[in-house]
Amino acid sequence: MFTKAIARIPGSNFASGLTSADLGVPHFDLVLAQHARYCEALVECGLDLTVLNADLHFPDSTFVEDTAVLTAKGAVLTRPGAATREGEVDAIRPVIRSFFSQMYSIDAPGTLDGGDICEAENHFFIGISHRTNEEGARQLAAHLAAFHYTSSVINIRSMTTILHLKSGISCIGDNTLVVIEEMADNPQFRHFNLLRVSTPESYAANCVRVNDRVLVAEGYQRVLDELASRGFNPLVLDMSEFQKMDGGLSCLSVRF
Ligand code: CIR
Repeated sequence: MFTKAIARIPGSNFASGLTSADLGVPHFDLVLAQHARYCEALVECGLDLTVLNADLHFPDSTFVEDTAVLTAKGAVLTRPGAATREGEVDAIRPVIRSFFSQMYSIDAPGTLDGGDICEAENHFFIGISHRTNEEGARQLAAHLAAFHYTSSVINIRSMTTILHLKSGISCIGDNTLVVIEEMADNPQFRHFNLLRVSTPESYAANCVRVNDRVLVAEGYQRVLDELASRGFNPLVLDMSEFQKMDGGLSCLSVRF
């Protein structure tokens, strides 16, 4: 059960953030509307939501998930792998500190984006990506071990279609992983029930279990049907403008 979440309002310079997508320029009015609906959904799921003001120093700062890994036992502040995002951590530190007495951080030369960290039933998969390096993964594994969690590494650097590990895999509880075909045969997932996402629907693999709901992106009917048929309770959200900036559902908040 989560009780709280943190999100940050997108800034007017949102469209100048990093992206590799070729989906056009986000419409700022729609960005704000989709973000407001996302925040509303978290509240509907029962979370006490802290909404931070837009931070124009960092156009990608609405993707708060990349700045911290939050667990039931403590927090780890990250050190994002993109130079333009590194300062986002200083901006969020006092907010995380206000909720967590146990707080570690990732230090240079380690880099780590929260989007590369997937918690699955008390185990953490740590993605090695173009944002998260081996040293960042090593430091996080040590911090998680101090919290008595296990972890293991998954290297996604050769997977050109995903930015972060969680762009391709989500744990939605009940021992179930939603996972893109390209990753589904990883032996580390053999003890989980897999909901395999076909390539045309791969964006929908980034979904988020929040208490009794599963947030899922709008427009991916097969994933939606599959979730419902397995007894999950999906809550659909339009993410079109965030997708244009390589963002998924999970990255717009940290939940704890
Ligand atoms: C970036 O490239 O860093 C942002 N435009 C998108 C970050 C998305 N974060 C995530 O999936 N956790």
